[in-house]
Formats: sequence, structure tokens, C-alpha cells
Amino acid sequence: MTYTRADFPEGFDFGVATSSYQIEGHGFGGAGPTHWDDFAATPSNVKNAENGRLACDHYHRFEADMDLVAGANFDCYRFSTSWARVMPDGFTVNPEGLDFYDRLTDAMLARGIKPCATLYHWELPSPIADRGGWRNRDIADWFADYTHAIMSRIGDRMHSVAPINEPWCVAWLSHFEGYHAPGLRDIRATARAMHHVLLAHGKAIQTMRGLGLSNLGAVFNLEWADPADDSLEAAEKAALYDGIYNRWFLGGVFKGEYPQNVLGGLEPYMPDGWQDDFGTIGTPVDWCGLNYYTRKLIAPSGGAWPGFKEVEGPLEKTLMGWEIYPEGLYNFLTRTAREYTGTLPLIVTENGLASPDVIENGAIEDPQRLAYIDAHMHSLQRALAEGVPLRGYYLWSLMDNYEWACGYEQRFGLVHVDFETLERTPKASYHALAKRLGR
Ligand code: GCO
Repeated sequence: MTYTRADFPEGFDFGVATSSYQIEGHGFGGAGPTHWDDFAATPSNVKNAENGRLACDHYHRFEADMDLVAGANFDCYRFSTSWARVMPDGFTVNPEGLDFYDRLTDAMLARGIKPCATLYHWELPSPIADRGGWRNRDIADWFADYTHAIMSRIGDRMHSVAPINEPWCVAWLSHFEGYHAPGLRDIRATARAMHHVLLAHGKAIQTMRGLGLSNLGAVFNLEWADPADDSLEAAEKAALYDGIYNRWFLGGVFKGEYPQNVLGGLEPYMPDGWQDDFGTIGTPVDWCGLNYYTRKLIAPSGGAWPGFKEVEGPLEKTLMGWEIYPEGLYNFLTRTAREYTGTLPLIVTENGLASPDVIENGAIEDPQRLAYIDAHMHSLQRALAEGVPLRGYYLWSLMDNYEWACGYEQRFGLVHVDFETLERTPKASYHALAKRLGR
């Protein structure tokens, strides 16, 4: 690896991220059913029909897992709290759920790790899904109630909080592409989810301001879109992909508007009065988080709106089949600051890759991950040199975990998990980072 902590500004935070359903073991501690359990139990949705019932059993092993975070010299641990653990029926508090996050918080503080919470990383309580989930405008108030419940308990000790992880996944991937729970492919459901997810974000920020919390942010996943060829049609479709994936959410929160090219398709399906909600959606935040993995090449596909398709690109790929394109991270850091956030601090809240890591003689070599991290750190350096107010870089993920529709096959961890024994084994990348991030 090229870079060490000393190459970054004083106070720059390095972190590592996970999410509740992907690691905790949802079967423990009185958590309620979620739409991911329902989705996984439905044939063909998830590789091997796997779910998060046991996952990494982090629920029982969190102390040792926090030792791993501290052992690699990370400053921050970005974790998420599960709505269905805190409120198994979506509405009624489960004291065991609050107790768990309380213990986890104290385990971080005891090791000098800054707790960075996300309140929704996709495990919607099934009873909320029964009421229409993200299609129902009331979800914004229900989510605010949940925010109040969990943050009244642990908010006083959080370094930072963001309401919703990756609104594009919550809305588009799950309601238009049907690739994530609830597995819908419905444009009206999509338009509603695209709006309500931001409304819920805004109400949660307001709720936390009411509790006196600070250092609140928003976390977006951004994917760079390039046209597959030189045609005007491909350029237009790439811009539409960019609008749906990136600009809709950034525009909603930071400009109080949605991009015209996306409204061209979604407007007829939007909920009544959506234009009046930007006051709530745009409630000021203290930082903006960017999750970045890859880019896509986009071409026209014909057929119904949006009428685009992804075309395989020429660059080196990860096990997910995603092209490695560090340039995209640089592009987003500079573009986001220039067009949306100005001097607001930016944090890369996720970046990483899946590789086919196997244990050989007790060790795991993951050179592709090391090269990936290095190349993306180079993009951070370029952005910093141009004055982008970048304040942190968090890797996805601490350990191998439940990769949603891909089940347990895609290994994103710095730490290997044997899903039979649940034994944790740090990979070569973990050891390299521990050295580089030491003070
Ligand atoms: C995310 C995802 C993670 C995924 C990761 C790799 O926040 O993007 O939340 O849950 O595991 O992105 O696909």
C-alpha cells in the first residue's frame, strides 16, 4: 500500500462499516420479522434462499468484533440499528433490542472507537411492509417514532448519525428492479418510495435535532454512469441513469428539487403534494456521506421508460462483476462539493470489494482488495489536493457477511468469516491497514 495515515490531514477519520441484518443474527434478541426474511423465503430471490437469521452471530460476538475494529486502528465504526430489533412489530419497543445497542455502544467507547450510527439499512419490519412499506406516506412518521425510540437511548453517545443507508437501493433497486426486498417491479410504487424515503430522512433529522443531537448526515450510494458509445442517445441515457441513481437524492436533499429528466418518467406516479415536502426533505445536515463502488456503461435499450441497459465494460472486475473505476470516486467527490454541498464535510462512508478469499495455511491473501483500496485512496488524495472538504474514509466491510440477494457467497470483509464455525480470520488487507493506520 502506498498511503498511510500521515498522508491525510490531521483529524481525518478512517472507519469500517457493517449493517445490522448483514451481521447480527436476526434470530436473536426478540427481533421481529422483516421484509428481507419474507423476500429470502420466496423462491429465486436470494442465492440458496439464505437469510440473516444467524449471519455472523455478531449479536453474541460483538465484543470480539469491536476488538477487531480497534486492532486495525480504525477511528470510527459505522454500524446500523435494526428497526425490527428495536420495534419487532414496527411500533412497540423491545427492551432487549435497545439493550443490545446500548452494550454495543459502550463496547465501542471502551475501545476509543467513535460510534457512527445508521438507522435504516433495509430490514423493514414486516408489519410495516403489510401497511404498504415505503409506498405509504405514513412511513415517514413511523420512522421518526423509531428514530426517537433508539436515539433517546443511545443518541447521547453517538459520534454521528445518518437516518437511511442508500435511498436509491431502498427505492429503485427494491421497487423498480425488484432485486431487493420487497421485490416489486412497479413504477407507481417506485415513485412513491423515491419520495417517501427522503421524507422519512428529513423527519428523522428533525426528530434528532429535537433530541439535541448533532453531527447528523445523509448517506447516498453513487454510481458513475458513462455512455456506452459516442451517440447522442447513449449520452442521454447515461444522464438519465445518473439522474435516477445520483441526482434525484442529492438534488432532493441539497437543492429542494428533483431532476427534470427523471420527473419526465416518474411524475405521473408521484404522490399528491410531493412538491410541498422539500422543506422537510432539505432539513439541514452536518455532513454528506458517499458510498462508492463502481461505474456502469449505459446504452439505450428501447422499450418502456427509462429505456436503458447496462453494457459490460472493459475494466478489471471484482467478484461481483463490478468494474474497478477509482476515477469515479474522484469525480463524485469533486462534483458533489461543486454542485450540491459546497463547504459541507464529505465522508466516504463505504468503499470496498468482494473477492473469492480462501484460507491457505491459516492466512488469507487478498491482493485485489489491497490494490483497490490503494487506488481509491489515490482518488481521495486528488480530491483533497483540490480542496474538497473530505473528512473521512470508511471501508465496507469489517467482515464477510450476508450480501443480500447474493447470500453469503460474496466476501466483502477485511476479516474472513467461516460461515460453518463463524470463526473470524483477518485477511492480509486487514493486517496491512492496521500497520498503515497506526499512529
Ligand atoms: C451498501 C450496502 C451493503 C452492501 C455493499 C456491497 O450499503 O451498499 O449497504 O449492504 O453489502 O454495498 O454490495
